[in-house]
Amino acid sequence: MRHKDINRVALIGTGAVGASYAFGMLNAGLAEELVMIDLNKDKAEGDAMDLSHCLPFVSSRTKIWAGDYNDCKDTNLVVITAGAAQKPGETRLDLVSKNCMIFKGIISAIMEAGFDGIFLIATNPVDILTYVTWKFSGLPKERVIGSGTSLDTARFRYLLGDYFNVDARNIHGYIIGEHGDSELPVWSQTTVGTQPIQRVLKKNQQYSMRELDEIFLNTRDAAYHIIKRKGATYYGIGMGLVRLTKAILKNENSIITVSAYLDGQYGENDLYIGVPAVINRGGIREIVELDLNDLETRQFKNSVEILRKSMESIQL
Ligand code: 6V0
Repeated sequence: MRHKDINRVALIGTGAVGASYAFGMLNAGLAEELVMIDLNKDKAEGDAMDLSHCLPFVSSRTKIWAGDYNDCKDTNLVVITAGAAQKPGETRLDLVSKNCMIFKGIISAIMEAGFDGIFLIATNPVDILTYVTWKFSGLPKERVIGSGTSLDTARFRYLLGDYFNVDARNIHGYIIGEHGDSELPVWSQTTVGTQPIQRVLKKNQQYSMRELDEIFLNTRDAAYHIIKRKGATYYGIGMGLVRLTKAILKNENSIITVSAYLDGQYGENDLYIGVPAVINRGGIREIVELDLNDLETRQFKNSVEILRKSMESIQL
């Protein structure tokens, strides 16, 4: 019989993103058990074998195996990275109907197994598929989380850290909205250490808003730049999912920009979209409502509208 304190994570989809996540999980030693599930059982089995051979090199033990949906019954967290990926020239929203159909099957199989934990979704378009997961699963909204703009925020912080020559962990700023072309930077709340970015610009002539705008464009379009060069992006999101897993399993109450269900926050309802939220063992504890300026409010509303429009085409 399983001990109730044993953390089991099930990973659905052991493609490039899933395998990167699994590798990061072994290194982080966050879960005692990691189940790998994929339509392509050979791939899941091969990955489980290969990853198990890392164990003598890492500091804590993770039991890892290729399983099936029955293993989701006693699972604390199900991470979904299964589905079709963006092809060169394709937007994330282009993937809607393909991945909705895939999700219908996956979520019902997981729920039939008796799953009662937290879902963490990364498959694109992530905001829409997180909503779909919430609808299909019937779980409370707090326990269905999308990776949202967590990766975009990490890219933003990395690029700003590089620009100001400061550790990215000391850059505080968020990318919010759709994980996609309509996302936006919240410049009005971005700080280097505790210094508002506008003040940093005023004090240092070598920095300019024009260059910061460029940094945002490189953040927003990073996936296109990477896909053009190597066909897919996976290490960044893999590590982002490990970070989210840690916030959940370690009950950290960390603020991360995830795709969260809006229930009146930011004046919106019945929609999953990227916003900062406090994440802990219960999932999303609360959404952080930022004081957006007029431009940011308009940009956020535009992102909401784009997501709503794209959701009109899906059958729930
Ligand atoms: P991939 O390498 O093609 O892997 C997808 C995996 O899903 C494959 O192993 C498939 O066999 C498996 N799969 C397909 N259908 C099913 C099913 N019905 N049941 C179980 N497994 C299935 O794609 P990759 O790993 O590169 O990308 C996966 C998803 O992550 C895509 O939707 C990407 O767009 C998305 N990403 C999300 C990011 C984010 O920030 N949220 C970032 C990068 C990629």
